[in-house]
Amino acid sequence: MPEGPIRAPGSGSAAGLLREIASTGIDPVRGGYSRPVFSTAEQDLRQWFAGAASARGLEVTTDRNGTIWAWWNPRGHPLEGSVVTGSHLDSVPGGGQFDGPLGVASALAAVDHLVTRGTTPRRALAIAVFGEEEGSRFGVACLGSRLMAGAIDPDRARNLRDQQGDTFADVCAASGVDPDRLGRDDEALRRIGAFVELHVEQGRSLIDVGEPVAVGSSILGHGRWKLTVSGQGNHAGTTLMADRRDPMVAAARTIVAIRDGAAAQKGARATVGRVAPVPGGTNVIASRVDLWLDVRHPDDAATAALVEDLHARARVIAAEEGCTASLSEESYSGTVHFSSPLRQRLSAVLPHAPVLETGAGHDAGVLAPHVPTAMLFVRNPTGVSHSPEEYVEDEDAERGAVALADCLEALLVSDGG
Ligand code: HGY
Ligand code: MN
Ligand code: MN
Repeated sequence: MPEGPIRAPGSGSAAGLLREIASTGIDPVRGGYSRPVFSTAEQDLRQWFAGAASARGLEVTTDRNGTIWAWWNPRGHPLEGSVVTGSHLDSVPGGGQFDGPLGVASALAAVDHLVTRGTTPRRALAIAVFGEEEGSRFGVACLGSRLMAGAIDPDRARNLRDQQGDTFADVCAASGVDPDRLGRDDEALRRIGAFVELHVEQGRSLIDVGEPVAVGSSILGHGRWKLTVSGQGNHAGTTLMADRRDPMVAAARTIVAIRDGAAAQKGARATVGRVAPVPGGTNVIASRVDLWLDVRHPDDAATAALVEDLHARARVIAAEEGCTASLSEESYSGTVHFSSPLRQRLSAVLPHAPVLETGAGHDAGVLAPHVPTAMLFVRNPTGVSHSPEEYVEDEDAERGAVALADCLEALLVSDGG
């Protein structure tokens, strides 16, 4: 896409819209933003979105899985087979400003462009905002889109607990979502004729090729496992070193072994980003350590084999430390290749946009097996994400919104599906 003159970002621009929420959910301890699903911060963002959509004349509803839908349907078309865009508003702890909200703000800005252009849509357009994409509160990534797609058992979802012990069912009920109605929503799926999600790039590819926007090709398979290492809790002062069965030591050795195991497997990524000792006292030898493992690889069978290898390493290390180790899967999403016809249509609209794979999961990946799905990525000059350093220049945010508007317009006015 030629990097020609771009409309100065005004208040209605994607960058301007993001500035409206720049103070919502700031995390004073971690830095960045902490906006867990259905927290006060995320609820404030939901209200912001509903207000911005309503101000544009979009009809806003929230479905039985807590997904918000904002409809632009000036010609009153039937909703089945509509064009849908959108993303998420929840964040990881201490996350960046753009992961999720850029896609939502760009969708609003794209509607502004379509209206300014006088586009006459042959089908309806919706902006969807999915909840718990990060899985940061209840542990399962893309929980909202998984529920809609029937990719998680509703009873399992209802019983998921956050770190305060609150169940997803109780939090839904407190947030106006009836937990008894959670589950696959075929009517919502039928309304999606094509889903296009715009997202900040969470790597460096667009910097390296010098383009502001890319079309997505695939999402790396990725999963999350909980590893529990159990030992003997005891007193830090009265327990001699030779008498200890310290799960923290076993966990520390295991984390290094996980790094080594993944580094030895071409294309693999494995991360332990969260460790929780129990009871967690400074003068207490832990009785148990919970740690969470994120493993990713293009080949699902390779991921499974690597996880099995890492589990075996953990068991050996635990035994050497007089402890035990057990692993349980929390969520898994296999590698996804986006719809070729839809991807080719977007590439025809954006001939200068490179086609990129991503190592990050997205709601688009959950929907891909059910409806034609595609993604656009916008340049992130730091190449860093899930961190306060994540960034998008105002001009690139505008280029992304224009690219999204161009793609949506092509899908809205064509006589094809
Ligand atoms: O974890 C991921 O890949 C995404 O950011 N949820
Ligand atoms: Mn993310
Ligand atoms: Mn995201």
